[in-house]
Amino acid sequence: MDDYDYITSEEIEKIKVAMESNGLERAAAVIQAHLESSDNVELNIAITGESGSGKSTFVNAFRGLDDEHPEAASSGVTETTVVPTKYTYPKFDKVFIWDLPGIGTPNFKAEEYLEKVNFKTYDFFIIIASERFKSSGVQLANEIQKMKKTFYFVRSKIDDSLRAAQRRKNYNEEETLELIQQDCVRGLQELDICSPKVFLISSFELNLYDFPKLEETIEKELPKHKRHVLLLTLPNMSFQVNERKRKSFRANIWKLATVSCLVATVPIPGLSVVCDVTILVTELRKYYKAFGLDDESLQNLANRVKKPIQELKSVLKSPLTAEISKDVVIKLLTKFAGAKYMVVEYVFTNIPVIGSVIAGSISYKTTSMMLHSCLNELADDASNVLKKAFESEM
Ligand SMILES: Nc1nc2c(ncn2[C@@H]2O[C@H](COP(=O)(O)OP(=O)(O)O)[C@@H](O)[C@H]2O)c(=O)[nH]1
Ligand SMILES: [Mg+2]
Repeated sequence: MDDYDYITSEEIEKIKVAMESNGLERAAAVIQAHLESSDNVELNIAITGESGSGKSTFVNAFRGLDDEHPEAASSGVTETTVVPTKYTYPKFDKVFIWDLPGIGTPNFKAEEYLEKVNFKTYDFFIIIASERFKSSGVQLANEIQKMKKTFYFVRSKIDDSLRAAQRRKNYNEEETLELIQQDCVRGLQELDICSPKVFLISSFELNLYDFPKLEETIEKELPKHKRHVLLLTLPNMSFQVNERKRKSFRANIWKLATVSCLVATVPIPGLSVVCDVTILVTELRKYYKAFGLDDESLQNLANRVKKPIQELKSVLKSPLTAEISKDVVIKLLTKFAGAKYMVVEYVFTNIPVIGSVIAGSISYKTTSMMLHSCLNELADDASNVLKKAFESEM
């Protein structure tokens, strides 16, 4: 099983036991329950750093919103709150990102701060600085470590730093980035953090610098059952995320195909087709949402890259981007497997044992083929949207 498969070995054991003791129907129910519960995992992300370091701007970027969006955290304002502010993601109601109060005030005490912001709530912390990290950030990191929680150092406003460096003779972007990175690491080492990792980012250009690497690192270091939820929630704003979503969904297809296979062996004519259609519609809608192909997500991306939404939409090819309904899916099924599929399944489910095995395998193949093909179609469309979004005017 590869990294993207988020079913655990305990889950597989449960399915096996269900299959042995209660038959196929029960096993199908266990898989179904697992698929549903894996979408219901909560995740809380804390963003902290000094006032003015770019916390609120990062919060918006991480949600795929531009700073003008009505639900955006306000940026460029002096911080007045002393309590964490909770922000949600468009369309995902289980993942939260928290804009924490600024650190580094004269009497700053990391321990008290963490108590005050209720540190237990968060799965991990992102500590932001727009220059070298100061002792408040380091104190906080040490305290977070003591609490057995994870943190990441982010050096923000890289676009600004590069622009300033450009004025120098012999400017070279890669070298400049390397120098900033080394400087941050050295600064942290001087404050006794032994092998710090620092991600250089610009909240205005998420496809550049270390932003994709930051997302990937966070994802890898999360417990397995939370990984998929984070990945699906991340706005589809880099090619890397797009491809990881594709892989993650792909790793899930066999489970859905298994459910449809097991249902097909239940000798109720027609049940299997209904079940396949339901599975397909539900899953295809998930793809559509995660790849950000709905109008709201496309509009958010268009706003961030300052291009008209029509330009992004012009590259969409899949008919699924227009509508995902039962009718559309039945049409696709018929086109794919031929009308024979429905009739054949209907006939075979009436023949005991051998018939239901055949019906099961037809169902498995059809569901699996349909999902693979539609997944690629939607992921390709999303990738083309990104190409369009980031392509510079000639
Ligand atoms: N150039 C640039 N400016 C940024 C970036 N992130 C934040 N800023 C600007 O820095 C200022 C402070 O940002 P804000 O998010 O309000 O910081 P906070 O006080 O930590 O929440 C605002 O004017 C932002 O527009 C960035 O990545 N690049
Ligand atoms: Mg702020």
